[in-house]
Parts: sequence; structure tokens; C-alpha cells
Amino acid sequence: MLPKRRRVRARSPGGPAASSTSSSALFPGVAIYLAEPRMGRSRRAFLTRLAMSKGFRVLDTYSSEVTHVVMEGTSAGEAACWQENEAAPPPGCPRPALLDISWFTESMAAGQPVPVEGRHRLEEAELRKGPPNPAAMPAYACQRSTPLMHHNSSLSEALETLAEAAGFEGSEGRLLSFCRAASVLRALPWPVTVLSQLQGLPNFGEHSSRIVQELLERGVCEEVKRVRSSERYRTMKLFTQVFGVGVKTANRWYQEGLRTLDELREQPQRLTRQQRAGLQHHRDLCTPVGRPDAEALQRLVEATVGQALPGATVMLTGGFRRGKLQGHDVDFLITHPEEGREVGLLPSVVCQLQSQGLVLYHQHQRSHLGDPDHLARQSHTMDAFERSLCILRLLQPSQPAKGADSEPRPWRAVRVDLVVAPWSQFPFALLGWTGSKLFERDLRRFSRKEKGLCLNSHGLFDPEQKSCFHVASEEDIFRHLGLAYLPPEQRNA
Ligand code: DCP
Ligand code: MG
Repeated sequence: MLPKRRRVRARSPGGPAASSTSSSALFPGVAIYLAEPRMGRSRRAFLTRLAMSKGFRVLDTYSSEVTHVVMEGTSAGEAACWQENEAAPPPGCPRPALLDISWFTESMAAGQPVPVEGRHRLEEAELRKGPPNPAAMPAYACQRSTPLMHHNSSLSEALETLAEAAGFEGSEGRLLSFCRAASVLRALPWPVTVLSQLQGLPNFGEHSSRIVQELLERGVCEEVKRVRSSERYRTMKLFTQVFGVGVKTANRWYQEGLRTLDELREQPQRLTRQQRAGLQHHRDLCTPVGRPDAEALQRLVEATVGQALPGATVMLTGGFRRGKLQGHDVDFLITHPEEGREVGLLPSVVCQLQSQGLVLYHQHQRSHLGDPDHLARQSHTMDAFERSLCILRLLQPSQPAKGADSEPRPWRAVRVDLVVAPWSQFPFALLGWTGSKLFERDLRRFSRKEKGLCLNSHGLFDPEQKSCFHVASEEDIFRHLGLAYLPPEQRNA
């Protein structure tokens, strides 16, 4: 049994209490910093709790006090790069050792810090392991870890451009091929430097390989350059970035000869209410939302939901839950432990926000959960939850004016999705709304093709047994599918 004070600390890893003070640490000469990039926040929180429960001092921020930096799944090069970007130690202080997770696990097992040996140091650990076998890369994105930061950004971005361009032409097959190849590159724990490294990797067709080859050999790819500078791609990108405009509408406008947003603004009668709002706030909505803004909105939504329905929970989902620092919108999932209490919650939440003048646009979609044909539609990607698609006014009190002639604007417009799920479906909704889109797609495909089960944001169904699985957490869903659990930070497929 731990002393009470330490138990209380151990419950709050990511917060300030994570920086345990030396009074509670048994090993004052050791201050661990768990570097997050590839570890993921929930794993980091778990390891922090574990170390603190054993009397280790774990610092929440990197500082000159840190003696041991522990990383997981990180290459020596990546680790060195990370350390370069951190503040340099004061003169005379050595940089702390960059250690593989093996030092940490051995120390936890020993109940005290084990001496650092060469094999614990990242460079040496890497040399011993060698590059992983490409044939070991599983074919489905849900079977492999895909961190946010990876080693092949310029290659994956080129393939993602081609995927996007294929989507603009309605070529779903080509879109998926390029997306899947890009996603494999994101999951590789080493940089691709020669084409032969692609051998044995899944989802790499002839076209994607050719693009990578050209990039490796020449540093640029003509096809990608051509696409990015083409009028068609640029216009389709411009139009589809407008809230409420999909590929079909953008294509119709393009075929009619429209090319600019001003041309769209000249024909307001052709626009839906959503598109008009999208155009009106276009500049703001094209500016990425940062994590501090997402967190400010979370506090606002939590306070408002808490007032409308005490005891309700609000979860930040989408890209921000996967650890992204920026997003095009902010996605929230709301539920209440007493199933049924959440019904009809959104109108009062939106009304409350409206009374504060914070709603610039909103569109309510009622729940279709009770619809008789709901079961038949269950394979559709769009779920049946009640939701509000909003543009909210996010107050930014100390924003300076951007240009000489522009007024200081103490707010910006942000796209916010509020989705309400019943408690029993919440783990499925959370899994479905955390993404990434390709991860979700592969998870459903894996369930169907490999397990004969139908997965969506409402549940996991066995069509033969005509039964559903009851789950209490995302971990339960992975377990039912026979998959190793992947924390949200590793779902950036
Ligand atoms: N989602 C999905 N299929 C869709 C739409 C959404 O599976 N057709 C899921 C996966 C997404 C999540 O919902 O990750 C949120 O959708 P977003 O479009 O907001 O995507 P992200 O939050 O991942 O990206 P961004 O950072 O651009 O907002
Ligand atoms: Mg999002």
C-alpha cells in the first residue's frame, strides 16, 4: 500500500502534480523525463504513474534538472533532433542521457534505477536491433502503430497530394491506393533512402513506387509538381476547403467555369446556408486551429454542457485526440452515464452559447437512432447521432491587429462539431470519431473481411449470430477484434 500522498499524486500524471518533488522521491539523483513523440500521451501517463508509485521522480517538463530522458520507438537520429530543439543546458551541465525504454523497464522491475549501460543508450540499442523487416509490416492500418511524427514526410505528402487529386476526379480506387501507400510510409520507423527498402511492404503499387523512386533519385516528382500547379487541382482545393462544399459541388462549379471565391460570392442564391456561412468566415476557417484554442473551446463546451446536463462528459476527439497540434475543426463527443438523459441536449447547449453571442452558424441534426431503417443503414460511414455543426466565435482578448489598416479583432471563427452519443455506444463513437479517416476505414474493413463482423460508430455486430458486443471501453473493442490496443496517438494512419 502506498502512502496516501503518493497515491493521490499518482492519479494525476499529465498535470502539474506529475513533477514529483524530491521529498516524495526515493532516488534524489535521478529525475526522469519521458519524451512523448512516439510514446503517446496515455502510455506516458501510465509509465509516469508506474515510476512515481515506485518512488522515482518524473518531471513533467524538460529542464536542466532532468538526468535521464526515456524514449520509446524512437531512433537515435530522431532523439538527437528532439534534444537539439529543446533548450540547451546551462553552461557546465552535461546533456542528459537519451535512453531506450529498456532502461526504464529494467529499473521498474528492480525497484530502483539500474546503472546506465551502453545497450540502454539509444544509439547502441538501435545498432543492435537493425532496421525492422519490411515483410513484418501488417497490411491494415489498424494492425500497426502510426505516430504523428514520422520519418518520411516529403514522400508521404507527395502521395497524399496525388490521393487528393484522384479524389477530385472521383477516382476512389486511386485515392485509396495512394492513401494506403502514404500511410505505410508514415508507419515506417526509419526513413526510406533507397527504393529497394520498399520491397515487401504492403500496399505499394507500381505507381506509388515510381513516385517514391523519382523523389529519391531527383528530389522532385514531375507528376506531383504538375498536379500542384494545375488550375484544376488548385481550384478544386480552393472550393472544397469551403465549409459545406464537397467534391461534386466543386466539380460542377469548375465545369461551369467558376474559379474564384469572389465569383461564388456573386451568386449567393446558388449557395446553401452552410456554404454562405463558410464563405463569410472563410479566412478564419482556413486558418488552422491550434491546440490552445481547442482546449479553450473544450472548457467552454464543458461548462455549457455541465450547466445544461450536470454529470455529462465532454471528450475532445478527432485529430486533437490523436495528438495533433492543429486541426481544421474541433470535434467533441458528449454523453451521460444515465442513458437517455443525453437526448435533446444539444438545442439547450446551443441556445446557451447563442445567448452569449458565440454562435456564428449552427445546424442541428436530430438523432436517427430510433429510425426503423437505422439498422439497415449501419454500414454507412455517417452515423446516426444527434449533432450540431457549428461555427463558433472564439474570444481571443489580446489579439493584436494583423495589418496597418485592419481593426484589432478580439475573436476568430472556428468550426466545431458537437456530437451526442448514448452511454452504451460511447466507446464505439469515441473510436469512430478519433480517426484518422484511413485508420477508421481499415478498422471497419479488417472487421468485415478478417472477422466477419460489422463495426461502426454505434456498435460491433455479428451478422451470423445477429448479436452485438457489449463493451465498456475502446480497449474492449480492440480485444473483441483480436487486435493489439493502439492508443489514439498511434492511430495517425
Ligand atoms: N470521420 C470518419 N469518416 C468521415 C468523417 C469523420 O471516420 N467521413 C471520423 C474520423 C475523423 C474524425 O471523424 O478523424 C473527425 O473528422 P475530421 O474531419 O474533423 O478529421 P480530423 O479531426 O482527423 O482532422 P482535422 O484535424 O483536419 O480536423
Ligand atoms: Mg477534426
